[in-house]
Amino acid sequence: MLTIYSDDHHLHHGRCELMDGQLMPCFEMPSRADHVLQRVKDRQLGEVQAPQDFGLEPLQRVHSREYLDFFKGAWARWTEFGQEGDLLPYTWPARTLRRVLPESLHGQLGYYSFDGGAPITAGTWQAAYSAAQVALSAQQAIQQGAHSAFALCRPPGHHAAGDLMGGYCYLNNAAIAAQAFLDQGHKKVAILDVDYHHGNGTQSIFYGRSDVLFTSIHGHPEAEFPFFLGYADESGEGAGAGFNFNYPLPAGSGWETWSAALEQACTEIDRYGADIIVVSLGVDTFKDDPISKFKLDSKDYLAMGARISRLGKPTLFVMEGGYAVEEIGINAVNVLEGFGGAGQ
Ligand code: OKP
Ligand code: ZN
Repeated sequence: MLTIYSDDHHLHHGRCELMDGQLMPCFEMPSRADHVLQRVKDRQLGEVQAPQDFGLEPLQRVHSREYLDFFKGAWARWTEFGQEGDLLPYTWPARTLRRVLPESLHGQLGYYSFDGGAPITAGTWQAAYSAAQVALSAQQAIQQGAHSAFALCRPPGHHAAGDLMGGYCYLNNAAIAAQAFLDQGHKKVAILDVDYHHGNGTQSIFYGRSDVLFTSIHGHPEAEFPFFLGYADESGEGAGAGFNFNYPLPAGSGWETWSAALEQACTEIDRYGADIIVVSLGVDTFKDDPISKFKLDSKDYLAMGARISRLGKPTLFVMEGGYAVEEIGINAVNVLEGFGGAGQ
């Protein structure tokens, strides 16, 4: 399987995130992607290529121009205040407040974010931009006939909505790739989000549409980030009614429970008749993940990949979460090997 990877992810190295009520060193760190790349090489999964640059246009198909301009310019505005440390949002337009776009940097950052987990650093825009190009380059490989490809994206993307950053995510790599497939002639894309956290950004981007089926297996939002989306009764709206499937699971869920949800998601994907599958590949479902509460073993990721492969469709894997840094490479690449990626 072809892997697309850019070193630019090193440009994004946040110091702290607001996590469970405290400022903590960022769990989403550069060594994550380094470990995955190393494992891809050790297992000889296939060629590793740098991304091409498709510019801003495919990003604008998913994100608003105002949001992209804000994100791109935020660091320069922050340094005009003489600041050198990371920029974190601290206030949001919650209930009873007005959804107005203020002039101030902090007001605008609150408007364009939903949590304090996504710091902006000097290189965050460039890293996120390159991650989106990584996803688009892997998408292009499939468009040109590959059966599968791996977009080794960092930072992750599935929490980012059309005009919101949060949950370590800025640009929604999986959604940008899914939209590119549609723009290049495909009619039905299914997204399977296996990250431990609900992909609220991806869901919201496609919630009113039938050309993208969104399925997600994740920690129950009653108890787990992002709390305010990801419930089982969210089934889509308008033209998108019936094209959104959430499988929230309790803390402690292991492979037996998790794989039963995967069966249901696969049944829906089969029924939908997708041309293409995009997998939001988070491996924070691992038993030793420091911020998550599922209990998957490394070998379970082989079975996960094998099941996804039985869908029989061209499949784009997009890297999302996974914070057990020592094992992230083994677990992520196990999915790709289980899929049959070695030698494809
Ligand atoms: C990003 B991805 C957990 C606090 C979580 C943000 C988590 C973002 C996860 N108690 N803070 O989905 O892996
Ligand atoms: Zn996650």
